[in-house]
Amino acid sequence: MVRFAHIADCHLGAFGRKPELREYNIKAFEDAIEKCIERQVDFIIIAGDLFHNPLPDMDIVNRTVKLLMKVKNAGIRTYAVYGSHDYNLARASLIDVLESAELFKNVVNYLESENRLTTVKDKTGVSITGLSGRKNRLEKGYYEQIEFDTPDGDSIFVFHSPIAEMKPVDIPDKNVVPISSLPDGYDYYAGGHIHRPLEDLKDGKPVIFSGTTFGSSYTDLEREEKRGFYMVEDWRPEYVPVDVCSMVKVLVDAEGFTASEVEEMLIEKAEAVLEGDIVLVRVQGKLFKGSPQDIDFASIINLLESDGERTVFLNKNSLEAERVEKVKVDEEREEVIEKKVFEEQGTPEGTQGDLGERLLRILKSEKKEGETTTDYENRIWHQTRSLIENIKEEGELEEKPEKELDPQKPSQLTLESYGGAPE
Ligand SMILES: [Mn+2]
Repeated sequence: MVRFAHIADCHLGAFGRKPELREYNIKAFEDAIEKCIERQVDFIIIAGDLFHNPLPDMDIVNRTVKLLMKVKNAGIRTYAVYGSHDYNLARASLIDVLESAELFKNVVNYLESENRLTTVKDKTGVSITGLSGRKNRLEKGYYEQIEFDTPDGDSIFVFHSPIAEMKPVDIPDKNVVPISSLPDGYDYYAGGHIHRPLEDLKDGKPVIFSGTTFGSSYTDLEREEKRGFYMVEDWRPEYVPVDVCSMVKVLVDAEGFTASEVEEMLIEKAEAVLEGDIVLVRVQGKLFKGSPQDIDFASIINLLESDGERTVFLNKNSLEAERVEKVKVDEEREEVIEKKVFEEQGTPEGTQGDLGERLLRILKSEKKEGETTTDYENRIWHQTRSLIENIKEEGELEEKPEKELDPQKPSQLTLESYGGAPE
């Protein structure tokens, strides 16, 4: 009888700016792995996004390596595919390093000359074949191109892509893969990418997204979904929850209230929170009077964090200020709408007409395939800065004192200390 674990989307190293959450995140992975060792699984499958980025912090790497070593010493094999987060086209990612250290085996083996995937055979006789997730979901093309072999005997297909028929409504339709694109004939389809546990069937065989062991964003935490992984015994999947902390939600709907009323409501709700390791505060809606800046969020967070044990996460992205008037635009093209908004809102004194538009174009550019977060941040910073500097040279923008650096943003510090982006 074969027993294995299917884990995905651990995103180790996520929540870099919230140390407590970063700790819960890695703790959840450690818990999941300990459970696998206890249950004496034959092997563990990691269906992508083990790390939050291709080069995570060394303390995270160290803890992961220790744990994978423990797994290996317990005689358990680990198989992995890349996720969209731990993949790096340009350079080796940590996944490659861990594979070189024989801590796990990458099961993505594309034989270009034959346009097919080769299979890894586990000691138990189970064949494991995988396809990685990539940035911008380029893997969709693979499913259309590759000629998949029909597997021999017991087999698992590992993937990291959203499946059309299973995808929750809040995940964009773009680039989803239909369930029919998954290769035929496998006994278990181990999916990653969607951070919620989901189950479906393909020709009577389980297609499973294990969900995330903890989550990598506020949205993940806020969604009241389960966190954990799957244990599969005799080809029957069973969900194993992982709970490393308790969460409490505070929701304030600001619609129709003034800023000071919302502040009072928040204080009242904050005072009523008596437990929870993590408190998720969400304030949403349009204020009747005032703007979000009128609300003293810092004091409310202090109030909630006053017992020292709790982590507070505040989301006020959908809290809107009282609007004086709306800009009306009929055009549908994004650029036209943006141009109109800039025209109607006017430009700050001393700046040239299209500065806003030009800045927006830079800030809107997306991360490129294979680009690291640091490189991406550096590129955007560099381009923004050179645009502003060029305008300064043209004498169209007043000289302003250098803005103080935000120590939370390492990319800025890097630029300052090394005098320019690495590009
Ligand atoms: Mn993920």
